[in-house]
Amino acid sequence: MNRKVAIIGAGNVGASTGLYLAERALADVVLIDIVEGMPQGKALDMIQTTPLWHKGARIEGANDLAAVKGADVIVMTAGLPRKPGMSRSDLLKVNADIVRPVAEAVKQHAPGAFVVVITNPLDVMTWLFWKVSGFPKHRVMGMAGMLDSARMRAFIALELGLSPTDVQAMVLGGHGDSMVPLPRYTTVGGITVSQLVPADRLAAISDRTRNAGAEIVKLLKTGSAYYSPAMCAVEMVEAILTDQKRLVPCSVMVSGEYGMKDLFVGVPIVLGGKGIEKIVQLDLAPEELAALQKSGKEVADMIAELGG
Ligand code: TXD
Repeated sequence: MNRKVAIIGAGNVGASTGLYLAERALADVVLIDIVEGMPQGKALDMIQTTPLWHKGARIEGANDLAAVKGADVIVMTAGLPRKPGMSRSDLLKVNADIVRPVAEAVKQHAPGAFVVVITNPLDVMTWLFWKVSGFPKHRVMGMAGMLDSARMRAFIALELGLSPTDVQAMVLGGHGDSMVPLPRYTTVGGITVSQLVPADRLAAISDRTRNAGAEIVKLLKTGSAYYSPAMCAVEMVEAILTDQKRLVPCSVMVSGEYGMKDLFVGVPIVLGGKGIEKIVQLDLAPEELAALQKSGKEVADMIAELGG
């Protein structure tokens, strides 16, 4: 039997995720959205690209959340994106009202699924999905750290004129302005980045990474980034479906790690067939740990706003 991935919200991130997943023939895909006809239309369009890939993923569209039934993984993208001048936290209440009923429906129709949340404000929406669904904490995670790290990797590759494939980076913390890029854990072909990029340029790259989402929002004017977020979601889905045991930053429930608990925040994890298999405890410098905890506190404050 084919694996199945249900994508909730067939907008920019959701549809791109569906297309990438189908192209990799990783799973059958169902796109679910409240807009009548839209997910069906996009699914039909994608189906008509499959002959060109010589692959046979099944893709369908639906408006009813019951279509998540049988899904191994749920990718939750439903919600409003940012407009210029908005912070991710401006989306808190409106997106919480979207997440709650979706989490209820997933609990009812796909009680064994893994959940990858994309909706902003990311860490809080992941917490809310976990809370409402009642799912165990190893099955609910947020996608942000992979994107923030991919952005940093891309900027370093551009700076050096080298292949992004050889750049590894780690960005931790909440998916907001307080995220914590870690140049000490950034390498190019195994070489510590500080040997290749001067400190002032590295600081500028860390800043650009923190503001990378806003940079795109400002240019697009009507929405936020979607190709790179979708690709990162697909990498997470693939890690789960094919038990890859990747070491990547994801937003997960911390229970004492890094001195934080009862909140979702970006930390390094091992991601595999059992979902979040382990939280990796890095040796952080005092200022790095303080920055991570400050970022976690911002998430905790927003969780408190939602009554958590
Ligand atoms: O790193 C990250 N986590 C992020 C997060 C990177 C990029 C985008 N990020 C957030 O994802 C963004 O701030 C938004 O909260 C979500 C979705 O962004 P996207 O760019 O895909 O937004 P769109 O194109 O507006 O799509 C949202 C879709 C749209 O088609 C709505 O009709 C639909 O969500 N929607 C729903 N679908 C199903 N069920 C319900 N209730 C629903 N409400 C809205």
